[in-house]
Amino acid sequence: MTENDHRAAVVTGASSGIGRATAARLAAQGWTVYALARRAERLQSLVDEVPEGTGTVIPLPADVTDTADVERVREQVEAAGRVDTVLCIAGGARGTDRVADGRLEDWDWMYRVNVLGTLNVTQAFLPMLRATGRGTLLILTSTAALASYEGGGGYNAAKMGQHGLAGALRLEEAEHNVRVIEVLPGLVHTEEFSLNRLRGDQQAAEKVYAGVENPLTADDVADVCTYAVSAPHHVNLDQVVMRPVAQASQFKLIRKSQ
Ligand code: 8X3
Repeated sequence: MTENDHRAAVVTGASSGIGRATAARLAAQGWTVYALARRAERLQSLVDEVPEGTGTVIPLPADVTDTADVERVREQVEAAGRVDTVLCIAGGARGTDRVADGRLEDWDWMYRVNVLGTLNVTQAFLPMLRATGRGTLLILTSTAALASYEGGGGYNAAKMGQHGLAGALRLEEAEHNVRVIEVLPGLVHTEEFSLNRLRGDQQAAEKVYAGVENPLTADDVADVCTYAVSAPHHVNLDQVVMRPVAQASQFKLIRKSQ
């Protein structure tokens, strides 16, 4: 038994990528995980993967952008037992258009899922986190929150918005002993991130990672998130920027010739 064995967390975006890997990692370390995502069948496959004798994954299909849905889930979590930790991992990018050509519906979607989704989940669970006397809220943003790049305008705006929310929240919640952790990954090779961003174009999505030696994986980010929420409560990793070595900055990505 470790001191985290009894702990319980809500993880959003748990159907794929970093959210799924983090939910699985926490459960493997003995946590009770309330796994949120829209796709119920994918949540079920996550439940089926958790080895016996470890923690538990409880699937809660919900859309983080829908306030009523999030409230319904909060009631379910409260009825089942409390959580002291919430990880807002749901998010994503849509489109690589320049600002001049950006589609309003893409910008709207990115703002809703990254910023308003985080807001909904935060507002729903903060009273519970405060009530534990030692709550933890982790928000997954991106290095896109630190530097703009061409074709990234809508995603930069959304991630910078989410980054702004995390900063204000950390200041506001410290007196309630709720720590606010922001993890900002760079290039992470997941099944769906670039595919969604590039509107389902598999070839274009693969080119994003072509020749890059060891882009980060969802498991790499899950490891960091798991450590950050498991560290002794007075330790706040308030901003963790993580990139693959091959990506020394947003503007220096080493690709080996193929
Ligand atoms: C994704 C990282 O480099 O595509 O969050 O903006 S990047």
